[in-house]
Amino acid sequence: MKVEAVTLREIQMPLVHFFETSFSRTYSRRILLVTVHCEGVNGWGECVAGENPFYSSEWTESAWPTLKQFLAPALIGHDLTSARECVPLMARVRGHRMAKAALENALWDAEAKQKQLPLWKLLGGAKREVQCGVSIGIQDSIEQLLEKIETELAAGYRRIKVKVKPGWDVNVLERIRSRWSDILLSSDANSAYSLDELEHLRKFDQFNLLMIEQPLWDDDIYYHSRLQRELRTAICLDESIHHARDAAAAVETGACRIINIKVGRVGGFTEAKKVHDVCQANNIPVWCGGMLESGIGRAHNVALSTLENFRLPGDVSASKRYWKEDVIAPEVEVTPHGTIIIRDEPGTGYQVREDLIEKLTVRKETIRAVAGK
Ligand code: OSB
Ligand code: MG
Repeated sequence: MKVEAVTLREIQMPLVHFFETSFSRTYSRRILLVTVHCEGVNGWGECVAGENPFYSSEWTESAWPTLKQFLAPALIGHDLTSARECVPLMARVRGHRMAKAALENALWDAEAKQKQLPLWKLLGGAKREVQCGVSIGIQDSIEQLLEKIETELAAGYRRIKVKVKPGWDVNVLERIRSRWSDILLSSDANSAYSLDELEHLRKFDQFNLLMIEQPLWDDDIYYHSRLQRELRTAICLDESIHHARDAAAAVETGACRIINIKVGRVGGFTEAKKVHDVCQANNIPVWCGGMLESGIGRAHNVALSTLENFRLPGDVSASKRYWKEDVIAPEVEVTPHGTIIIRDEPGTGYQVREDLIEKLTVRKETIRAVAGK
């Protein structure tokens, strides 16, 4: 599998409904897609970096030049027997995990197609059906949020996660629980609190939540372990976990009881599998997080979710919750009982709609080997 060239493109896709977290509100996505060209096989990957550096330090505009000037040139011209061999080739670049993941995952897609294997099998997956939950952003009113929850429960989703922040938390959870006393419910703070708010955070314990995700600083593990000792509710780490070593440190210090794996946040499928394995060995359940992906990243999340220790419903939901029209065919669909059935075709099992992608593209650049290299 010789890497001959890499195409970067930015597509712009408006969301069906805005998505608001404790750090920002998004109406439209600027998504960087990566295509690897390997001897007649094209692999596709999605960079999950946001439009701003508010979730993590990476964003669309930091990923593009990093891929163009460092990551793609590190791979072009190499003949790989498997996608994971790209990891040491890109290791010189520190951080930029979402940029790396886009490229690595595109290679996994190419490898699966070349070997005529479904991606989920190549990744070592075991499940043929994965459980889905939804992540519901902060709304303009609590009534609007309750309406959304009602819609998603009717659609069959197995877990409702609501975004919280100071001023939109205990009051909101109270209203949800008084209407639905026994649904699987969790909350995600995206680092909106500090340890000084311990007494306030204790109030979350009354709602029988499956978890509170990332209550404290995005780069912290230690203080989460202090907080976890004080709460009955399980803490789930998202932003803080960048690789398997972070996961091991979180487990060792007791900083969380659950981990959210986002393949972009940890730098690609190879590291995502390692995080999964560390958690499995320590009896920490994981679930697959989402980053408002287009169908390309979404299909990768579906494949990753087939690994055995993805024991809780993920933020992997139907394409139509995000997009009027997704860039894959078929779109990701969810059964009335809140699951996605795994497809068995080679690669992701979802066809990339290149014609539609072309229409959505606002910039595009192909990087090839420089003469003499
Ligand atoms: O923290 O999980 C998060 C979206 C953007 C940035 C961070 C997060 C999210 C979500 C959305 O919760 C999950 C989804 O794709 O539905
Ligand atoms: Mg989160």
